Amino acid sequence: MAQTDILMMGPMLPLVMTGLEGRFRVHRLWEQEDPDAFLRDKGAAIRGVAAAVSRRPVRAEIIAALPNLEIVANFGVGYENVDVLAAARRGVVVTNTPDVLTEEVADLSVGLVIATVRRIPEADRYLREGRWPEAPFPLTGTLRGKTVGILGLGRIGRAIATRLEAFGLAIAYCGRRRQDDVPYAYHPDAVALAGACDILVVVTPGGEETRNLVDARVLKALGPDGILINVGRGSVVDEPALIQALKDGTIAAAGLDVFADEPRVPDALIACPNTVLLPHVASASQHTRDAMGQLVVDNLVSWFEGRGPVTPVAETPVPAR
Ligand code: NAP
Ligand code: 8YV
Repeated sequence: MAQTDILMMGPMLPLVMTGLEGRFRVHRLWEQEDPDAFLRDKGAAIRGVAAAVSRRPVRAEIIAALPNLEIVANFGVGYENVDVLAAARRGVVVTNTPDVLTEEVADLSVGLVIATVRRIPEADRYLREGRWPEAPFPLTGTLRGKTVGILGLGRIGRAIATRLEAFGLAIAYCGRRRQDDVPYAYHPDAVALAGACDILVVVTPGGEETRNLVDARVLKALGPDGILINVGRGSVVDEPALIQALKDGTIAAAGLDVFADEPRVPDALIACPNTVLLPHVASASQHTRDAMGQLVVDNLVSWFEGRGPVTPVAETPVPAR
């Protein structure tokens, strides 16, 4: 394996760098003086790619520039940064990092729900600014008696639902299909789900299929007491429509971990007092990021040792080697 050439799209955790550099010949694309020239000159040697959601995407052109590519191992359960259809057409397997981050992301999502409804960051600022002696912090909204709508009841959506059920909340969900093994109310579209819940939690994948799934109509259906939480992808929510809805009272508040053009966050969103904004940190504990990184290493090692990928995505069938 030491003679196997791997392309890394951007800097990764030390655990991934050392895990891969100890076993493969790793080429750091972001350190190349001319990355396109590197792909032209050395592309034929590359058999594996280590990618990440927040790094340079693995578009069809990159896959085309790597004629002997066998596997793309992505750091992240979401993989809209990899052109999986181009990979599938070429018989290239794509892997992601499911399960190892599910509980961490669900914990943070519940934290974001409570922080938004009970205005925790604002209350913290209120105390630090010395305003408590002047007057008590205003009374807030509540979780009591509320229904949570999960848009995307997958691994993470289910883990969020389990936690919020334990808080005594009613759960409803929307997806492309009804799931028979859950007791939650099913709504076939996002507008219907928003109309039936108080707190809408978005946890679908990104990509073209879900782009702007939460639009002005969904926000209107959520209503003036409604709360939007987004831990899925920024692209799923129509951000200008959200800003308008937060400003004019169409919805009450939003808690967001993801944005349309990360790491840029619109000033208008930052200026909204009724938002809690996090810099895409739902999986960002050392423990969980290391587990994700280890899975990237494990996928590449397993593949090149002839044992197949550990966590291939559904769109890329595993080719025989
Ligand atoms: P998953 O198990 O594949 O769940 C995704 C769910 O979304 C599925 O249940 C699917 O249900 C639903 N879905 C897909 N397309 C839909 C559509 N058009 N309309 C409604 N529902 C749709 O994935 P996961 O592990 O839970 O991760 C979900 C996503 O969370 C990731 O793809 C990523 O974008 C995001 N994420 C964010 C962070 C963060 O740091 N903020 C961390 C991890 C993951 P159906 O098949 O029934 O439609
Ligand atoms: C990470 C994520 O922030 O797994 C995902 O899909 O969005 C997060 O866990 C991301 O992968 C970091 O690159």
